[in-house]
Amino acid sequence: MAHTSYQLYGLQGSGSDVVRMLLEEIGASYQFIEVGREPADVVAYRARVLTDKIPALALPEGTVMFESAAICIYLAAVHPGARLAPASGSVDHARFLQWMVYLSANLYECALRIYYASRYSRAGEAAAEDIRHKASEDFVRVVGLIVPALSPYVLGEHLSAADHYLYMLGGWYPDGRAALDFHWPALGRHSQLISQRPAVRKVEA
Ligand SMILES: N[C@@H](CCC(=O)N[C@@H](CS)C(=O)NCC(=O)O)C(=O)O
Repeated sequence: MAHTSYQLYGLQGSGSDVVRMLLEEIGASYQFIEVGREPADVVAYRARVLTDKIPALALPEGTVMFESAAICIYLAAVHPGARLAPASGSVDHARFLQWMVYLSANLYECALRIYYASRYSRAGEAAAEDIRHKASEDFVRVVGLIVPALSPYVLGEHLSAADHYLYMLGGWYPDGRAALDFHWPALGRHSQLISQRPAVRKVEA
């Protein structure tokens, strides 16, 4: 069904946060649809979206897309006025795509292993603590690789959607964002810059 605005499926504190931040940065009209985790909610959601994971974004003409990095890259491309990504085809754009996919494939992946640890072994909960521990170590290692790029933003002096993505994911570190920020002052400055943005404050309120 066609709508005049975006519809974002998600939950506060989940991967839909970065999409909301970008929609707020853009000033786009959108409806936030909270997805319940009861079995019936999941069945209804899967019928509409194809996957049972959030976030998903219904475009104004009706197409529903999922995968947080893909949604962010898409929004940045269709709203160039918000300057959330470098010009397509530029060298900076190559770096933008690299970090978006890096964060999605590595840092988000660590977070899923931390928060859904029992799913990663046939031993279930019995193996969860070990999986969580290793995933937390991996989380730090993965963040450590992007930190040298921060100057002060991921792409240097220009903000991009990669900054919102890094900021959201950094907040999922089990020992808290402050522990990472303390370890890497450049990350602390980055967190400070992003957290002060009105779009981000609105989502975190
Ligand atoms: N690769 C996906 C991961 C999405 C994902 O796993 N989201 C979590 C919430 S942050 C979820 O839907 N969890 C529910 C579950 O797995 O049951 C993305 O980047 O969108």
